[in-house]
Amino acid sequence: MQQGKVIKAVGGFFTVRDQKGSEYLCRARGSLKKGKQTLIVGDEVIFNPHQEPSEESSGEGVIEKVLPRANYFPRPPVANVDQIVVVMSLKNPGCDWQMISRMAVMAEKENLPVLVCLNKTDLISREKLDQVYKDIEPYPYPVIFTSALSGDGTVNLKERLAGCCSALGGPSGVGKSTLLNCIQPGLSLQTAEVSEKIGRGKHTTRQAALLPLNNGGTVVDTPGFTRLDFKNLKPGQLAGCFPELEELRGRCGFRDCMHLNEPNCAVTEELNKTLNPMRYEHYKFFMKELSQRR
Ligand SMILES: Nc1nc2c(ncn2[C@@H]2O[C@H](COP(=O)(O)OP(=O)(O)OP(=O)(O)O)[C@@H](O)[C@H]2O)c(=O)[nH]1
Ligand SMILES: [Mg+2]
Ligand SMILES: [Zn+2]
Repeated sequence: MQQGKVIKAVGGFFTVRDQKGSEYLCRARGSLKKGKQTLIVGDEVIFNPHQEPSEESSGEGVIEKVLPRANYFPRPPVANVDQIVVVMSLKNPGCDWQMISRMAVMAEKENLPVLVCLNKTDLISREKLDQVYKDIEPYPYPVIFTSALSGDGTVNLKERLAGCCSALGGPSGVGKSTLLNCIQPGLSLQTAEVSEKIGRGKHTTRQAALLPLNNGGTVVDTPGFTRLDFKNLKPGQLAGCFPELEELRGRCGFRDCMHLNEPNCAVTEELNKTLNPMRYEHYKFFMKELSQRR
């Protein structure tokens, strides 16, 4: 028996990398499937190697057991990551701030740190960029600006990915795979132009894959998505997934303040001061969505 990590999952086959870096194409033991245990990229597993890898081909084996997950991020499904990098482009497709907040909420629910990466800086003017700086003042997450085309900011991005496991997520066409190719050319990930007609990506990356970086980090490149629904989130849990609201909670008049129309609410008092109004709008929007769902 050996321990390894699932680095790819396609149609019931799992690529498992062991601690020495050898790869095995594995099936899951029947009892795992019966137990409705799903295996996802990032899972640590115990597997039985049937065939050792050779020069020409990867090894083969059977996964016997999945080790408990430190965390689980549902969209894209990945396990045991250390941070979520929300990638968005500033143009083509345009930046969807609400989607950034949506992904951040899901990460917060799993206690995962969030890094926001705004890509394609080469496509917008200096003035527009200055406006973006203003829009995110203040902002509860670190934001880095990159251009995979010119290379601007990509060294910074790579440094942020060193020594930990990061999942890159975001809509199709924002440049997730291009950024990874830029910071490590050998990866040769497939990329494709954004459709001129609809201004959206073409869903080029089809499966999540865990990739080692030469700075000790690992990254999961994931397929882009267009929609993201909150699953298993109750309205009462939402404020806890906005760090800037959570920080103010102790100062609200009511202990279970939802920060909507309550009197003596520290959040409504701090709006436009230490709180970003855009983020508060997202909070109200998500709150409505969660309340209507019930
Ligand atoms: N101008 C410009 N184009 C970029 C930049 N980064 C990526 N692109 C282009 O954007 C398009 C989409 O890039 P991808 O890397 O395939 O996007 P993705 O986020 O991986 O998309 P999916 O795999 O579909 O989720 C490609 O044509 C890239 O060349 C950038 O910084 N500037
Ligand atoms: Mg891609
Ligand atoms: Zn309040």
